[in-house]
Amino acid sequence: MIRFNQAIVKTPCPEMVDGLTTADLGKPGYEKAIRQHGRYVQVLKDLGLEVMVLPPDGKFPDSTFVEDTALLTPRGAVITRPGAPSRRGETAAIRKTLTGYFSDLREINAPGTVDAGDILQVESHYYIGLSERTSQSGANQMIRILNDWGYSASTIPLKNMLHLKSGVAYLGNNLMAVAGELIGRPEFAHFDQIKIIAEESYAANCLSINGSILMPAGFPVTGEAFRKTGQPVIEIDLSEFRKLDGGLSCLSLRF
Ligand code: CIR
Repeated sequence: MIRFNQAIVKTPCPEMVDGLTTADLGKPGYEKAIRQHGRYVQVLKDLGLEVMVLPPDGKFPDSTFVEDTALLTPRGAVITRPGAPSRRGETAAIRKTLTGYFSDLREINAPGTVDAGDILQVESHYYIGLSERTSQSGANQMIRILNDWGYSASTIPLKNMLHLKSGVAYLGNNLMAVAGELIGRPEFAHFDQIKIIAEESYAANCLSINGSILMPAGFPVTGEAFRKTGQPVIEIDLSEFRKLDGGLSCLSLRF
């Protein structure tokens, strides 16, 4: 079982409506986003996590997507250097918060860039997507740090996806959910796989937490496949975050 005790989230700011996006789904509604975020936090609490809720920061429209700003491991944390220039300053607040939790706190340095949405942990191995946000130099720095801590890591070049975890999630027990360009990739051939149909690819960004699968609401085929794993499935409406290319995992840092 994939276990977590704590999570860090950040309340969306009203400026989120001007966040980065490639999705053609219109502008998010702020009040609705706040309600959806509140439910997300409640679900984490119901699963037994202690949730630290950071205040909104209007200087950074995308700052509710905290996952991109740090990689948390049992042996230490790495502050990233986000690939989008408008997001780079988001790390300051996260660094301050993580100092209280991690004694070994490292960082990615220029010119390297890493969005931690590109990093998928599977037990003691870390897959790092090379994307428009995560550069080879950033990935190399991350791999050195992870190796230092005794973890293995490897890169996966992406063609179209924003982040690696836009298209893959590890559900424990050698089981992966995969979508889009990640279906059929040799790097994941040794895993059992739930292949997400194209119409529901947004649901590939899901999380297994303390024995339950959290997934976005509105993807019935995927929901059915997840229920067959025997894990309880919890659906959360994240429509307003989807309008900003944000998935379920992006909204929290878990450890
Ligand atoms: C961005 O483009 O950076 C945000 N609008 C969405 C980030 C989503 N984060 C993630 O997939 N880890």
